[in-house]
Amino acid sequence: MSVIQAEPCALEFNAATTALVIIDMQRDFVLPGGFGEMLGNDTSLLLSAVQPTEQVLKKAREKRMLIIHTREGHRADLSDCPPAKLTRGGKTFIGTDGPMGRILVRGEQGHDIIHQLYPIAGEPVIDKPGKGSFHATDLHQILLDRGIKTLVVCGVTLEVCVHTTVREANDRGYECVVLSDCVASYFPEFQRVGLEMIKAQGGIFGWVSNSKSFITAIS
Ligand code: C5J
Repeated sequence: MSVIQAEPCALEFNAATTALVIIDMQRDFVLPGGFGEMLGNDTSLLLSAVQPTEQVLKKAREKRMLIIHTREGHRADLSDCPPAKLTRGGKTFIGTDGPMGRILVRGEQGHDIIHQLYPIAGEPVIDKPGKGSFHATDLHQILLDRGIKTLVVCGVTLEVCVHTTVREANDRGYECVVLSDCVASYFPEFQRVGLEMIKAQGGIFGWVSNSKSFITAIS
């Protein structure tokens, strides 16, 4: 067993029953020219999470932990994109052409994961049409089959896909540890409050730690 220093309290975990979940580190969110920027966001704010997540990924690979990557996106015909999502805010960016191909469409350059965190053989990639990683995917089955109890969570954006996934996971009985320097938001205020919300009330959705504490715990 390992112990990770976290808030609101330290958490005991077993690397064999823990998965590293890296959420939506896709070009469409992290790089200029993608969905995130088209919505008016400054994508550079997300880059801070890349280097610490690389360190965590390296260590998790060394320790042969289960590593899961997720990607938000849709079928080319957009048949799995609800009209309410497609036209959200009166804008129709999803499926339109951008500098990295059609926005948030599977198989397009922008939909794929940034090279620094690219999955290797044996690491499941979950393609999800929604914000949560459990909705309309086989993630829960994959975790159950491997006897996973604890999730170490990285990715973007904190208040959208990371939060939705952590809430879904919490309701399915997983212990979730979010690494504060491995998640990012386009809004600094949401980053601060988003982390507070997870660990408030004795850890209402989970625990908050950081890359250094994870690496120390697992080393
Ligand atoms: C968003 C995500 N922000 N991956 N998606 O639309 O958080």
